[in-house]
Amino acid sequence: SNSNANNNATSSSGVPRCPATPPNLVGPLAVSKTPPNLQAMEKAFARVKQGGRGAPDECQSRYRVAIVIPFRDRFKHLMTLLYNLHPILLRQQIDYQIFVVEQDGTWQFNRAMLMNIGYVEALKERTFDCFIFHDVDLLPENDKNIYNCPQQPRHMSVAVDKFSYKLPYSDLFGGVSAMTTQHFRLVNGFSNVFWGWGGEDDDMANRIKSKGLHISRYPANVARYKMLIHKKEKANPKRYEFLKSGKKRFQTDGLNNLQYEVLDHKHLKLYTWYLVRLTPPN
Ligand code: BGN
Repeated sequence: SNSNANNNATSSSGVPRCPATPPNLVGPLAVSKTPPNLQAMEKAFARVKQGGRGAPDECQSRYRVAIVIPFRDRFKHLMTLLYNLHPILLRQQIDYQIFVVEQDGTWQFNRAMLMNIGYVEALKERTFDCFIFHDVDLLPENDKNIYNCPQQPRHMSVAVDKFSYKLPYSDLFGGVSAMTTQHFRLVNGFSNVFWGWGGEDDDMANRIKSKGLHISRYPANVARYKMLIHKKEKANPKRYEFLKSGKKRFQTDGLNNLQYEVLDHKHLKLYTWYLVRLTPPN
């Protein structure tokens, strides 16, 4: 991590520390929903290194960030996200790596467990200061929405076209969200009990509040996203119940009881891929 680099000064690596505000940001962007084929994309992103890593050459990045994408069955969406996201992260001068965590099998999706796994596996590779949990169907529309972790957990997908660019409710923490490595550890990660759609992000919002933290946000004109179209997931009928009883489980349900098996793992050109088998509920 770069946390002990001294202000403005030249770091041990010989290049200066990156400026607080990246110099080449564009602001509002036209998103592309039609990425070129994988080969063309790999060629276009010459600055991206194996495993979906990027870092500025011209300066020492201020942040080391892991982007974790929970995934199953949406390859086209993944390509579209990568096509839009890599150039933004490079312009933001982030030292980053993209982790795609794919759930094996056809059991109900468990987004929260996949994000917990991304956290655990990323930290086995190297240190990260910051984790950004990213739905595969959300495309950022403004590169001033910086992919780092501030003092407080940050909800990043504030204004989504699907919700008429309005925040649906003030405690929403779903879509795209950023937490420091330490805060994520402090709250014991996400709950593992939410199978199927809904509630796991609200449970995380409760965990955050229970530790005296709060959700921060960029203004809605910056934190804008377009959502890719897909059919609706089946909602979990137990989500209300689990959300209500969540507080009792914060200490025992999360990173410290996470169970899974890594079936495959590859450093692809545009992302690091984990295929995992989740241990289903008893
Ligand atoms: C909420 C879901 C969130 C989801 C947002 C936005 C629940 C729990 C019961 C209230 N929460 O309703 O998980 O991110 O919508 O789609 O379903």
